[in-house]
Amino acid sequence: MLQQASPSAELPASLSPSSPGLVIPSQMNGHSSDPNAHGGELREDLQEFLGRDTPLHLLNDLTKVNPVTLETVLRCLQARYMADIFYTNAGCTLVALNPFKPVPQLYLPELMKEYHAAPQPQKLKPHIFTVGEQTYRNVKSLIEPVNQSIVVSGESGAGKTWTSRSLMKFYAVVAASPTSWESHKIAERIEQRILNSNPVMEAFGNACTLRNNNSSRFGKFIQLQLNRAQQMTGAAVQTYLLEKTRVACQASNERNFHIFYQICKGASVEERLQWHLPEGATFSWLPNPERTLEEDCFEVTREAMLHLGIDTPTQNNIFKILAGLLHLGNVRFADSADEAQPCQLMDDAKCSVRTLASLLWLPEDPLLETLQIRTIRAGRQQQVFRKPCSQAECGTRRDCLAKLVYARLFDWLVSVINSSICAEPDSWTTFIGLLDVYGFESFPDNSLEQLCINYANEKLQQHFVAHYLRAQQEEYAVEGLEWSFVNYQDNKTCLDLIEGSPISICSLINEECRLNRPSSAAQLQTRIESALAGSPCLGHNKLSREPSFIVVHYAGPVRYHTAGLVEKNKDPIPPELTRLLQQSQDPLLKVLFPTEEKSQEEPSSQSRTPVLTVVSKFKASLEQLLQVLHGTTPHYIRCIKPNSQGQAQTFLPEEVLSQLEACGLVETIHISAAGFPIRVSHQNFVERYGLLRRLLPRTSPGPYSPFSDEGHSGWSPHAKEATLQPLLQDILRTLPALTQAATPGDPAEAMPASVHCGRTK
Ligand code: AOV
Ligand code: MG
Repeated sequence: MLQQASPSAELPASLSPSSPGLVIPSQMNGHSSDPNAHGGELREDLQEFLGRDTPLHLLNDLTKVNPVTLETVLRCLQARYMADIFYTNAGCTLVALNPFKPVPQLYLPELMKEYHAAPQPQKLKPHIFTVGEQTYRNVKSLIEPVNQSIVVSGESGAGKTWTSRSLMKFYAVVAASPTSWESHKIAERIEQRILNSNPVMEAFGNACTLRNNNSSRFGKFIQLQLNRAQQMTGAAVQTYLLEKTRVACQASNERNFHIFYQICKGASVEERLQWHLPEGATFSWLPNPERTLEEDCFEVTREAMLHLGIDTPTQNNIFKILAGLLHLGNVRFADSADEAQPCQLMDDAKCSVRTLASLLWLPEDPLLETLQIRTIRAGRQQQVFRKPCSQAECGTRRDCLAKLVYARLFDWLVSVINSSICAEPDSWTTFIGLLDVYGFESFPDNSLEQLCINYANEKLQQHFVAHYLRAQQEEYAVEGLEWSFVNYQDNKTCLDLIEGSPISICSLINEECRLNRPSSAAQLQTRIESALAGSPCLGHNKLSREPSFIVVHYAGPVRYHTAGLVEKNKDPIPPELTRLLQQSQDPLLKVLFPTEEKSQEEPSSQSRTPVLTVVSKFKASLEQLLQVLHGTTPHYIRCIKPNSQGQAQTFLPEEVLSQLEACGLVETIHISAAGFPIRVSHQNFVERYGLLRRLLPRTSPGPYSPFSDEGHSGWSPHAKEATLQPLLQDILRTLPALTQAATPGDPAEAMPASVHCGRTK
């Protein structure tokens, strides 16, 4: 039976979830494993959205919904979701609804091969494999191969990581190396290794949050490297800002990174002894250990690490250090009555320090002293003074030590993974990039981490807006095509508020770091609110009890608390901590903290170079990412979360509606429906199809004839013999799609309506 969504007061009557559920004729049930699960007729009033003939859920492309409004699009997606059809084309993008239940038949290798082998994959049911295959074909479709990227977006828990993982599996099948036995074995190894990077990176970089049990706490861009024969020869991973604060601080009802639970639950008896993790031990940095998730599988992580070339002794070394961090979390200090005296350890923490010292192979006394005492250099001679830390400062230094070790370990893992999967520079020519960053999030308590995450999402939305909604329409205008402009929501104002110059939230937080003056959370709030009062994206902050400010993001308003923001942005690492870790005899810590390293955390006394803040570094890395994306042909997959509880068969219209609104889906559909889905530059079109001019009956080319070589110097009518054969093959392969594209097609199919050969690109 179909499940009803919860009632919503805000929705129009036609959308009210309390109205009778959509009933889907059984024979039309898309991918459903049980074709007889739903029976009956489509409701009368809904049919009006479409005309009489096409049942809503059979509309594979939202551009065919008529009229295109938020309501009709929502209804169509709802009908499809309830019929277990999770993918829908939306012009140039694909909408992916999270099924929140296993749908293994959707990801079978046989299905991947079917999409790969199809002459026109876009004629099959909408699927991420269609996007995957079109992207793959695009790499070689033009004269010069063009790098491609697939940007997977959506809010936290919408299914981005799942989608990009499935796409990697798809390429591991369709872009595998040839089947000769020897090379096949090698190919299998590289593809398997690339896939194995996922469980490892997720174990160390994902965690259970209020929004998603397997939430990515870092951004990831993976380049799948292809050789001239379009076989995957390797991959390279670039990560973005790991949320390292989670190691030492977890919000209530959230968890630490999965790997900590995996070692505690999955270690053998001997390992428990070695790592000092007795059964039933409690660790303050391991909240909610009783909750078991499917992500807690230690064996899967270990196995994947082995495939990546991380041998068992090295693995044990890693896990020993992680166990040490858990013991570090139990180190607590009592308040000291005398400021001149260091805070003493709480009684039960003495044992933790001893264990920690042995697990990290550090000298115990210097370890304790580093946590308790700060060294300050002052005066002309840079004399060293020792100052006992307060109880709170001791705690901060402890947390900092954990973050420092974990972040270095994570970066090291990424570099090991890269060296294991990256192809030799001369063995690949193009790449397909998959972008899976943390999704937009809003918690009861949001801080610098959420600001960075949501900032990244704003940047991606801007990339989408610039690429599809603005550039395309502007190009039509330049080309003199008849076009009525479709308005869209531009998020530039919000980005100006966050990162703009001369004054923005980032610049104000950075300024506080630079001035290094004592300022309270309330003062920061006042500064932000007064300096940026003119921005329409700065929300009204009336009901706040704690100092905070509100940013109205494209995906909704988020309240950020200002307490601790400046300190997090500075992310100071006391140089004594690095020096301490350089004393370790542990083989892995020696690699992570080499003694010869003049740590950047320890600027020389003369140096006045400001240490880069977290937001500055993040901004720079985002800009780099966008530059890479600009050099590719992007493809978009919009993941949508049908309900925030993660329940199967539950489609909450009001929650989906806000996601559709936020990502500008209706505008995208309008532009895609009215516009030209295929864009080929004039030069490429002439180079690729110019030959047809000789084959086709003579017609005089009009001023906009794509075959006109006027103004294009690269086109030679006397194509060399050697290039004719592949060109002909290319034409024969593509011609049916193009001819069909030029004629009005079956409305239920996602075929392009026309081809636009730009003369300006
Ligand atoms: P996210 O990457 O978008 O969130 P995930 O990809 O982790 O979200 O998806 C959340 C959960 O939804 C997964 O753990 C699965 O249980 C389920 N899920 C998603 N897609 C599918 C699918 N196609 N089939 C079955 N289950 C699915 V975040 O990382 O929080 O932004 O930072
Ligand atoms: Mg994710």
